[in-house]
Amino acid sequence: MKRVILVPAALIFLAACGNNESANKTSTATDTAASAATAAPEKPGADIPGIDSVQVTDAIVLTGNDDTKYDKTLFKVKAGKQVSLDFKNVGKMPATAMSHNVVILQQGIDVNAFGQAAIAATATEHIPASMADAVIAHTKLLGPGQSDKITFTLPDVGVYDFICTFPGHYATMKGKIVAEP
Ligand SMILES: [Cu+2]
Repeated sequence: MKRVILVPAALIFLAACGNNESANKTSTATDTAASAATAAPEKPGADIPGIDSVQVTDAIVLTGNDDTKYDKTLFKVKAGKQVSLDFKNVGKMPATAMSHNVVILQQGIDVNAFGQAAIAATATEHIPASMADAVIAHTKLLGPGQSDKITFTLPDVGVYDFICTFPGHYATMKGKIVAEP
């Protein structure tokens, strides 16, 4: 009599184990998907090479030179917090040939389209009036030895491009500011 009772009990136990296993797999997959979805906005710019070694700052110091380069191209700030940007043209070439600025663009702006539009904007230091809404902040256009300090706030978490809009420069003078939560 006892064996008759034990056999179905073992079967029920095995069946229960099988069910638990598949239930666990399902919930694990769901948890992974959910955490990936919520983690994405917490780590803006996670795919940018070198971003992990960049420290959050509220005081950016940047230079541009006669090689048409910025000395740094990657920054990390807090979204919604005021940041200062101290920019200097450390070159020696004449302003007509080699001036620099820093133009911080809204998220989602086509950098190439903006850089192209900026070429003709000679009357406004290469800030195109037709695309003023695309600009969060910009420095003056600086000749050799000149500097300018501005403050700005990046409104949202995400990645913002900055470029120099002096004609022909944005291809090599560009960088990113990652705004963290
Ligand atoms: Cu430049």
